[in-house]
Amino acid sequence: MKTVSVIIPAMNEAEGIGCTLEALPIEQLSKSGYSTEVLVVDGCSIDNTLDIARSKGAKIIVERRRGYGRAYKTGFQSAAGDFIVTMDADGSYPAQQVPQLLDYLVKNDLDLVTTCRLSHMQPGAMSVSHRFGNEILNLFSRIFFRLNLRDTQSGMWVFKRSLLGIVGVRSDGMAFSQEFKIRSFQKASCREVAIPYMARLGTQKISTFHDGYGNFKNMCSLLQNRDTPALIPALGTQPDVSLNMAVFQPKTLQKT
Ligand SMILES: Nc1nc2c(ncn2[C@@H]2O[C@H](COP(=O)(O)OP(=O)(O)OP(=O)(O)O)[C@@H](O)[C@H]2O)c(=O)[nH]1
Ligand SMILES: [Mg+2]
Repeated sequence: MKTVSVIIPAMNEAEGIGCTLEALPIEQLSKSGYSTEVLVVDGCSIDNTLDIARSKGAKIIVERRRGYGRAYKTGFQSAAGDFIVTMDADGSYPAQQVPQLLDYLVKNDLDLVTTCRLSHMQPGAMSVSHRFGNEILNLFSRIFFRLNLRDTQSGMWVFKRSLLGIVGVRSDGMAFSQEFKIRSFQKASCREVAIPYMARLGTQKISTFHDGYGNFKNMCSLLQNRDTPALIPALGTQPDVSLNMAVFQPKTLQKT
């Protein structure tokens, strides 16, 4: 049996962590031959995120150092899975879709499947300023790194654990997500797949301006350090929208 590690960074996500964990189709994964471990990497939440996560069977890792990327680095170190799945703790990503994404990764012999939130986004899931900032970062990624992704900032990825041996990410902050994709698409076999994306529960942790600027600085430092070759041709593709969306009727996406 192969193992899947689902890693979820969480900081004060009491409103969303429960439904995020409940939506994970652990039994379906088990029937498909995967045992699943769920790791919640907690950034010292002061609400009852931890109690809820524990009550739903997740393993808790406390990471006192701040940062979205820092939380993932710590989570990756503890993950035992052959495959790793990431998502937010806020109910915004379709946890129900993990088996299909995993299947897509395996059948296409990919190292990484990253997701695109923009094709099937529910109304109110992303603010106008956030959307605008994302498009600017997508454009910069395309110009500087020829990374032809529709959504460079999505936080749901499914990948083979072996990718971690090839790709080392510097950022500890929100820029972790784009840096991980830039480096992965340059070194491994990767594809972007469209998913539904829902309005988050609880309070947003990202700051559009502050983190947007952080992402821009991260791209500049990647260019300066020259360990990510810029302007190499034909990286990435347009998101694959071929996954059977009928499986994900809106009712299965609604939060409890
Ligand atoms: N452990 C830990 N988790 C964090 C930290 N910062 C953010 N997170 C979590 O990382 C995930 C992503 O943060 P979000 O605020 O949802 O960012 P976003 O998805 O870009 O913004 P929304 O569209 O509003 O959801 C959430 O589950 C947060 O709780 C941190 O410093 N430490
Ligand atoms: Mg989120």
